[in-house]
Amino acid sequence: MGIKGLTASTTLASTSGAGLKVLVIHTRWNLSIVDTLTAATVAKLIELGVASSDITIKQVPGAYELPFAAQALLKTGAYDAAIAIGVLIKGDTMHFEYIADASTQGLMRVGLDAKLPVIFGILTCLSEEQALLRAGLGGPDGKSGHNHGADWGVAAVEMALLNKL
Ligand code: RBF
Repeated sequence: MGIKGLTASTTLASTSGAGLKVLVIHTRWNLSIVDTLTAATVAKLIELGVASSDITIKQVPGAYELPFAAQALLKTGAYDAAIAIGVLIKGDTMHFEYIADASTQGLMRVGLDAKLPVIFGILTCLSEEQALLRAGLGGPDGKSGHNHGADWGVAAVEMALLNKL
C-alpha cells in the first residue's frame, strides 16, 4: 500500500450515513469522467448507509457554477452535506486557473457561510490522462487509477456526522 490517499476515521463513533440527506451537484463539462466520479460517490454513500431516497443529484453546466448551485440548494435546509463534482482540464488559455481558483474559494465560502459541509469534488488536471486516472479510468485497460469519487462520499458522511456531534 502507498502513502497517499484516505484512511478510515479512528475518532468517529459511527461512520453510518443512515438518516443523512446528501446533495450531489455535478457539472456537464467533461461528462463521461464526471459521470464515473459521481457514480462512485453515490455508490459509497449507499455503502455507508445513506438511503438512496436521501441522495439528491443536481446538474450545473461547469465548475464555475458549482458554488452558486450549492448555495442556492443548501439554503433550502433540506441537506446535511453537499458534494460538488467536476473536472477541470487545463487548456491553452488562463481559464483553468481562474475557474479552479473561483470554484475552490467559492465552495469553501458556501460551506462556511451555510455551516454545512461542502465536499470539494473537483479534479484540477493538467491533462485528460490525469483526469482519467483519478476517475479509475486510466491505462490501456481503461481500469487503472483510483476513483476519487468514493473518497468524496466518505468525506461527506464523516463531515455531516461531525457537524451533528
Ligand atoms: N468547466 C468545467 O467544469 N471544466 C472545464 O474544464 C472547463 N473549461 C472551460 C474552458 C473555457 C475556455 C471556458 C470558456 C469554460 C470552461 N468551463 C469548464 C465552463 C465554466 O466552468 C463555466 O461553466 C462557464 O464559464 C460559464 O460560466
